[in-house]
Amino acid sequence: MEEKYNALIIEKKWQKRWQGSSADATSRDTSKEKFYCLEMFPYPSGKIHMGHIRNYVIGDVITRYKRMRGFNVLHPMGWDAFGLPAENAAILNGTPAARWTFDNIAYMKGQIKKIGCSYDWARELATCTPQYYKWNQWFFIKMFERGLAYKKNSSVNWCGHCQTVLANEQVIDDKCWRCDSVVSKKELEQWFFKITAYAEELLEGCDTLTGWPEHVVAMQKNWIGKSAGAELDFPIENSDIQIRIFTTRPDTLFGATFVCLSPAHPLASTLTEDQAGLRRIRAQYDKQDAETAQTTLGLFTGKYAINPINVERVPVYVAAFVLMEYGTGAIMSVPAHDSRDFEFATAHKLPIRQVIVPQDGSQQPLKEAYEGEGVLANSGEFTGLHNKEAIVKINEYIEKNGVGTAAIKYKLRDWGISRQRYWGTPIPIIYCEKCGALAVPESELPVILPQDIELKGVGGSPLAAVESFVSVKCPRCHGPATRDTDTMDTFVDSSWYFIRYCSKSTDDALDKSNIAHFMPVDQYIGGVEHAVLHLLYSRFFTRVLKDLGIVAVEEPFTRLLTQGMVCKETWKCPEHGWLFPEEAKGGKCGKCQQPVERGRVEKMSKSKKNVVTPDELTERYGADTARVFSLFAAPPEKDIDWSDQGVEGSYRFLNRLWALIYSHIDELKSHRHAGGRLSGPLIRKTHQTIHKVTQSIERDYHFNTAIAALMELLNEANALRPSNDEDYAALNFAVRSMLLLLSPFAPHICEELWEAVGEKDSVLHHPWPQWDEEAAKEEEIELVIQINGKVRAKERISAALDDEARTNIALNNEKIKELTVGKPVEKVMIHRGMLVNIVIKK
Ligand code: ANZ
Ligand code: ZN
Repeated sequence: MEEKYNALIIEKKWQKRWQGSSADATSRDTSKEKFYCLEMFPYPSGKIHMGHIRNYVIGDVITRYKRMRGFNVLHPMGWDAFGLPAENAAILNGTPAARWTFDNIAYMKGQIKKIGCSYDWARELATCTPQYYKWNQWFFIKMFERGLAYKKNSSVNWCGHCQTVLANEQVIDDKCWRCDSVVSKKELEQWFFKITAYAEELLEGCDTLTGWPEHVVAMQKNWIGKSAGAELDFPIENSDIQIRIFTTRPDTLFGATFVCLSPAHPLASTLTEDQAGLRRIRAQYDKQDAETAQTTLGLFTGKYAINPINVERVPVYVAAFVLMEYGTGAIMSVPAHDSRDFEFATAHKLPIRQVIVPQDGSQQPLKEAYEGEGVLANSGEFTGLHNKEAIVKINEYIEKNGVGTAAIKYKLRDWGISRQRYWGTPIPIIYCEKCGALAVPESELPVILPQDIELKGVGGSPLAAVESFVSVKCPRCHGPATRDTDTMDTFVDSSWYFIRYCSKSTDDALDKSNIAHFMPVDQYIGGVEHAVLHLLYSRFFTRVLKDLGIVAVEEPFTRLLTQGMVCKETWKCPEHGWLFPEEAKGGKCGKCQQPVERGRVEKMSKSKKNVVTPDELTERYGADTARVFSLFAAPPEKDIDWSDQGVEGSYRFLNRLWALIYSHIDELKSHRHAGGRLSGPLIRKTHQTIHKVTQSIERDYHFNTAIAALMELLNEANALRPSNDEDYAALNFAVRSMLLLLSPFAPHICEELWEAVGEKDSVLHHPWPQWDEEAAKEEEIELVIQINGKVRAKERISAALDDEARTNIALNNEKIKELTVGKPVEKVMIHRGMLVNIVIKK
């Protein structure tokens, strides 16, 4: 019986069956160890791309593997459904944001289902539903009550194109992360989450993240940015004003030859004589960020301050590179030992005094700042101390003389969450003229986002125009009041969705016992672009929720895998830019016939015209091929270079497996169990493969080596020409093991073939195969080693070794080496692989 592998038919069949049997649903099974596997949920932009597929397939392999290993696996999927694109669609073509979103969700869900990922769809959530965002509002209120949500007037990043405020993290190189237009500053009243209250905890927690990639942990630490130093007061000459500065280098205090204020510092306008000059610098300062700050831009205020350690008179400047948001917004400048101060001093012709000398004693006029370690010079009673020691001593001096204190600063800023957008969670606050800002009473949650609203796309918050939304009664005095008309940053939604999944989405409550059972996420998988924000906010929320008694853990994600990108070759015409491959046939541009550059391999993107869609791929080859290809091309954390040959190769592999099984289908069906202990090369190879595949998955999720091992096993099984019962028993064992081992990677074909060889239950419910250490051992033989025909040594070696390897072993045998020392070997003869005769000169 010859049947052809028809992926499409098989995949439909099994996807339907899995659904029918609710194979993927997770109920709490306390008899098993739990495992929570999660991929970052998608934004419903309209279509799934290959990056999504890769992400989900990695998670699905882990899920299926862990289920076979007997874990109670939670593997949910949902939608990060609030955000700007839905709102823009509403503005551009009048489609209600909700409809746009849910249509996209329906379409993308269909695409995801076609890949055969085993999600527990009963837990599906969309963050734009009232059942979900109700909890955003509830958490907001709890944080408001604890002072963790507060309002302040602040200069915010304003994107003129999106008409919205952006978090610092959403501004990349001065530009909006979404639309790429230049960002400016604007003053607005905003709600903030006080993430800084958790700065130290979040930093310390980094050391427990041993299952995260090191570079991601480093990025978290850098973002928090802790610096230990001192705050010091520099009094202004002839006045009672003091300038408080922050420094990490109190050891350089004797080298401070001027003081700088941030242009935004409140004292800047008090002290500066040239107000017009100050305004110019402020205008520049408002446009820039820390990276682009011009180091030399600044002006002399006309005032002097007194260095508290040596009572020296130093000029006070306003300098654009000093940020108001960090430290105290003022610095002591030590040009000899800080490169920005050096540049500033050089430009403004200010004195540069070296106070740290390198250990080798060289002390020439400085051509640039010396930022290294050394010994103190020109530093009064501290001269001669090593600078590390001087930090401690000078700190003591500062505290004792009441001129300052030790201080710790963080780069981390509070999280601004107000957005002047429509498609987000309404902020549950009511303003009453008499009673002030009040939280919406819990019993009135959720504050529903109105649906039938006309969006114009200009001006401030769209909700402000909806009269029925805005006017409410004050919950306290029942007088007329108004609602907050901003919505929350969508990063709020994604900061706790993994906790929501622990309860079925139909439950309205957050079930603490389910949360306690499933949290933390054992394996989280997603793009490295979320290495800072999303992960940090999720870690913050988890800690807040722990303090609220909702979760029991501090860290939400035990292991993190950041998968690489999916890349493909590009084509470029010098005149017409990026081309689709079919426009570059024969190496010439289809439009102008000029030779095209075979471009670099780049991340798949519409603009580079190098996208392969998942639909194209699954319709042509089937989901199993797509899965095997994306797993085989590279280890999960590395980028994949897309190649059509690679896809073909994966497809051929599955076809070969199919052909092998069908060419022996009758024997495989009937030879279910052969009596006695099996042995022989194929049995050994099978045990070795079980071992290899298991280890490749367990160690680093190196699915590519696992698949390579299965390909080898298939080749070996194919090479066997079975002729007797024993052969068939071996083939049977190899084939059944292969189907189990391959099933997490290519589940549809494995289910189909598993059924074809006569198995009744699903591969998914079958335990993972075990290898036998003994049976996996290479067969051994005894190698006899002779010198000039006399037996001198014997050694046990693997039967798999070839003659060259056997010769080497013989020559390197300790005894033989002793006996042949200084005597040149004339020749080595090997008889039937078992006997090596070494001929030496006598
Ligand atoms: C004197 C000094 C001497 C400094 C020296 C450095 C080297 P980190 O490590 O990033 O915390 N600084 C303080 N507040 C600042 C602000 N608002 N804007 C710009 N720069 C600021 O850096 C702390 C150092 O950066 C501080 O230590 C201060 O300069 C500067 F040889 O003080 B230092
Ligand atoms: Zn009131």
